[in-house]
Amino acid sequence: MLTDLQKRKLSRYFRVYDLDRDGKVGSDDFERIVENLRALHEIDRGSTEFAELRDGFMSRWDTMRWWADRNGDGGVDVSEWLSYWEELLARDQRYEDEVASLLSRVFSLFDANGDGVIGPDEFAAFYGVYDLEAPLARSVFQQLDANGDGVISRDELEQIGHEFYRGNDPEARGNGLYGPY
Ligand SMILES: [Ca+2]
Ligand SMILES: [Ca+2]
Ligand SMILES: [Ca+2]
Repeated sequence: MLTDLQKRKLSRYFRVYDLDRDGKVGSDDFERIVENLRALHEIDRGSTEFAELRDGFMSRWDTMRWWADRNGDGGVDVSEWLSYWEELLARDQRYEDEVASLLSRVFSLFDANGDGVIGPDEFAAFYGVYDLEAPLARSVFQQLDANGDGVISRDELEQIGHEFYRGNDPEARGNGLYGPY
């Protein structure tokens, strides 16, 4: 069972992913994330890079739909989303694979200058891809940067990710990864 805290965090995550605010996570939301990423990195729509980016996200959506869209209406509503995560959190290997691959993708997509850490501007770019505003990104970044050195390392992000997805400590900084919940 998901705890109340986990439900609140994962419901926030749902609202972040439902970019077009139609109450379901669906292919349109994934398309919008791809488009925002394309614009951020100024990728040509006709390029191989774009095709690979889009394929990666759309296959992720296909997998999510396969696991999560219980009523087969082509979208994942909040209750389907919570069931999906509940199931994922209960399976150690699948959880590790899923969250590890998410976090490593975040790193490779947003460590724009390739210095191996996420800075505040890179974090704001990450938020921008979900149509979240820069001021929120700045305040969340400060909260997440546990050792206060102004950057988030791969290890820090990994810890933040586990606190966000699986953790149940109301005091954990990582709870706020996607903003207020
Ligand atoms: Ca949607
Ligand atoms: Ca559904
Ligand atoms: Ca960087």
